[in-house]
Amino acid sequence: MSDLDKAIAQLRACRPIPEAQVRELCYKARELLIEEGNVVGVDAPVTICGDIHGQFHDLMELFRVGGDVPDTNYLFMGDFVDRGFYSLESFLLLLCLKVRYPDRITLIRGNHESRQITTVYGFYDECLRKYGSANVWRYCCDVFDYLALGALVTGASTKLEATGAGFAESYPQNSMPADDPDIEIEILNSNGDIMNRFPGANRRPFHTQA
Ligand SMILES: [Mn+2]
Repeated sequence: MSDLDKAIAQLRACRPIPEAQVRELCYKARELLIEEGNVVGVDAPVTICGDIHGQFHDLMELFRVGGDVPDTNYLFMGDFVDRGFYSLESFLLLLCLKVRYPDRITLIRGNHESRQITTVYGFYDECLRKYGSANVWRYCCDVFDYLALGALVTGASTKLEATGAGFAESYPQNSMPADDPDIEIEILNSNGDIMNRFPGANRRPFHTQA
């Protein structure tokens, strides 16, 4: 079993990995992310997920329902950290999976992946509490700087299947919401016309269909 697989097993058990290993992981992740563009191309089928916000056990439930990496492809749309108690374990697990299965998982940057926001909303304090210094927070913030800002999913049908209630229902197909600064997903047809748009609030995981 490689060190990376051991780290994955340890993080899946919701136990943080040693600081030296975080440093090495963040270095490897950066090497990988530096090759990805600001907008990263993703092939369908892929399961699209929103804010994890340190809710480690919800992340585990998500993998249980949606299938594990690398059997299911995932696109996580940022906000991995802050608010929940397990930002560290959640983000590091996703980062390990990214390094281990780079083509199976895509991570993009949310507004919480920043030095300013994480100092206010919990991630900084969590790192300090779990490691006794801000080093790990600093390594993670260095990775945040290299995360892509958006993703373009290609090869999917225009039909999105929401796994949670209340999201698709609020914007049924064929009723496009008016201009909205909070729009985070746009569904385009092969001509590039906008077929449907989804707001950022109340995001639920989506399964695209190939
Ligand atoms: Mn959020």
